[in-house]
Amino acid sequence: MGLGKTGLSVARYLHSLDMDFAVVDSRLNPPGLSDFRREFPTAELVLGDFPLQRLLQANTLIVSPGVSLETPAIRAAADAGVTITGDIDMFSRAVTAPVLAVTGSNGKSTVVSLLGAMARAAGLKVGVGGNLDGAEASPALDLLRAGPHQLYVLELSSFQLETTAMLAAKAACILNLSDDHMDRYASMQAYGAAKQRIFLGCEHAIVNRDEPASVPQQAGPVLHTFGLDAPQGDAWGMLLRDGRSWLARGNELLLGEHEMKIAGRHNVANALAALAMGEAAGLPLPAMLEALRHFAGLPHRCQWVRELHGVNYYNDSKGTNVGASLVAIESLGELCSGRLVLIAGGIDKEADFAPMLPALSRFVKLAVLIGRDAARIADVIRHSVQVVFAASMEAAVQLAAAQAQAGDTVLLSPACASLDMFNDFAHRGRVFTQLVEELT
Ligand code: UMA
Ligand code: ADP
Repeated sequence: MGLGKTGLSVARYLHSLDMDFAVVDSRLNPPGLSDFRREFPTAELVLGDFPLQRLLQANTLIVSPGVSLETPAIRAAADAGVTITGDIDMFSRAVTAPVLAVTGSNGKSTVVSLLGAMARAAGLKVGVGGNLDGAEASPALDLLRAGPHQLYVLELSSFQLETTAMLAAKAACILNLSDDHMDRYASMQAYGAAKQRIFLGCEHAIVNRDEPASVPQQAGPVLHTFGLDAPQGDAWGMLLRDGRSWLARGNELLLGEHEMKIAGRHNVANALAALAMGEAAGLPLPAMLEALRHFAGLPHRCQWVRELHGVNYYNDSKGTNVGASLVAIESLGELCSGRLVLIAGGIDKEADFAPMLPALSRFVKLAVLIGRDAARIADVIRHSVQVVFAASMEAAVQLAAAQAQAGDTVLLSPACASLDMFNDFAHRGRVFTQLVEELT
């Protein structure tokens, strides 16, 4: 069910096993359509609806992550005894090499990419993908077909975990939990419960000491912790020495924060999580630290674009929820000598914007709001910060540039999904970057 990236990868996988399948997508023109027609000209394809009668004839429904299990036709099929599963479940049943699995509301892609770099530095043939987006990322089943790999590093969303029965990862981690996808979940508990499924059958659980929701709720895995405080025993954390902060394991200093190219406390947490995960998979510490020293971060995550007339421009288009944008505002607000002009807005996923208010009033002089839910966001934040609306990204960049003075920073960190105006967050980031590069 679904003919996006996941649906296409599932079709290819089933075909490689010589299994019969049909594909259904509620959209008339799903993104995988032309590739699918070319690769599987004779396969059954139903578009524009999820016809219950057809679903009831299936033995198993392999549901793409963008499709809610609460969809009435899926519920009816499940009630009638049809097995419901997803691509990660199929992956976990077939994989033989160890799997490192990372979920959380924010930092997943950074940690997963860093772990990939660490494994490569250790000389392993590693497959990196899952929910991870970008040129070098693949859906999990594509990774499996491209194998064999010695290690898999998977970024997993709560949607993918909902359909995963027993991941049995070598090591698993919930990095953090903050408000996201409330348009798909009834409560934060339901969202957190989906994320908890990452620990099912895992050997090592990596726990964030600053995040109670990261602790596995079932006994079984060996626990290892990381956090931004001083580490006890052989835990991972931070130590202050001679006025500088260091990443540390117990009392052992590993690397100065200043030696990392990725900035901000959230990235220290991400680095510590990656080290703890890597160690659980047996990666040697020197190779991991070498990779960490060189890791420059991913595009669209607090990425510096240019300086013009003393104003710095940053692209944090991947700030797609309140927690991520809060971190971006706080870390760039601390760095900047002036104030921030924030460009935000899009599809708000029914999030609560109240947690942003203190940071907005402390660091932001103007919020330029774009997109479908701009008015709803303005209602919540306008008592803490001055707000203007812009009808397009172009208008937003022009407005922001006109209001920013030397020393200020213009930050695109929307706290929202992009699909009302763009193909995805990367498209939104590219449009912003190009407009900023054209400013004179
Ligand atoms: N859709 C329909 N009808 C369908 C099928 C899908 O309307 O029949 C809609 C969905 O509601 C959704 C969109 O199409 O808005 C895409 O859904 P999909 O399941 O086809 O998505 P894929 O192209 O398979 O991409 C998915 C992940 N996307 C989602 O979960 C929404 C990608 O993560 C992931 O890279 C890819 O599988 C490979 O594993 C992206 C993402 O935005 C980065 N993830 C969310 C996030 O990180 O917050 C969860
Ligand atoms: P994800 O894959 O979970 O969306 P990314 O690594 O792509 O995470 O980072 C997305 C955004 O989230 C970043 O631009 C940054 O603003 C914020 N972020 C990154 N790491 C963390 C973290 N550990 N805690 C909170 N926010 C974070």
